[in-house]
Amino acid sequence: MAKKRVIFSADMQRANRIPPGQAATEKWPVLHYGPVPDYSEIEFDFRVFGLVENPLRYNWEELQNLPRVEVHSDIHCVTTWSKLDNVWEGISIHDLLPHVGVKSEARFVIGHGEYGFTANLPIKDFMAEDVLLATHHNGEPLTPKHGFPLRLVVPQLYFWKSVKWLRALEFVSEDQSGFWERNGYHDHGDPWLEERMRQD
Ligand SMILES: Nc1nc2c(c(=O)[nH]1)N[C@H]1C(S)=C(S)[C@@H](COP(=O)(O)O)O[C@H]1N2
Ligand SMILES: [Mo]
Repeated sequence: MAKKRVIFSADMQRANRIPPGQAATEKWPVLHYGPVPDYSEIEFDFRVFGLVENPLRYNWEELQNLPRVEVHSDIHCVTTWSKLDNVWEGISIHDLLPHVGVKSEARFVIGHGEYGFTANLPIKDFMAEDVLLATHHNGEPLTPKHGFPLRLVVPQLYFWKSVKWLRALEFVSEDQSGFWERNGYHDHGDPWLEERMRQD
């Protein structure tokens, strides 16, 4: 098997790893809206669509054929807990996107979770080196409540952008607020700028 590429999130180089208004926890709280999907009953696939040259649909086996990466990063939840030194494993978006061919008009990415959950990201944040489609956390497969079988992880933004039970990525030209963004959270969500709540 090919060697796993190891990536350290840029935020791990900071002298102070805890953003303003946050406190470190060892625990890993569970936070989401709605039920935890049961993938013994739901057929999993993963799609990429919108402003791309080659829309694609992968089943689980096809997704496993992509190269694997390991990403070391910190979690910052807007509810003020931070969990440092996580090791995620999965597929780098930079190994996925060459198969997709993102069109130049694409300026935002919408992550689609099970049951219609969405989170929006500017393409610049989505293209960060440490963004991945995670299947494992600290050496174990994701548990159902933390997003099994696949979750988006965007280490440099608040954790609500890290869509659990990820089913699709959509590339769009205009920004569209996601689920939590429509419910009062900031459109962008940079923890170092405390972009917690909506600007307006
Ligand atoms: N599909 C889905 N993903 C989601 C959410 C959700 O409601 N549905 N909530 C987000 C929020 S607000 C947070 S803080 C994190 C929590 O992830 P955790 O339960 O693994 O800690 O998941 C994010 N991803
Ligand atoms: Mo959250």
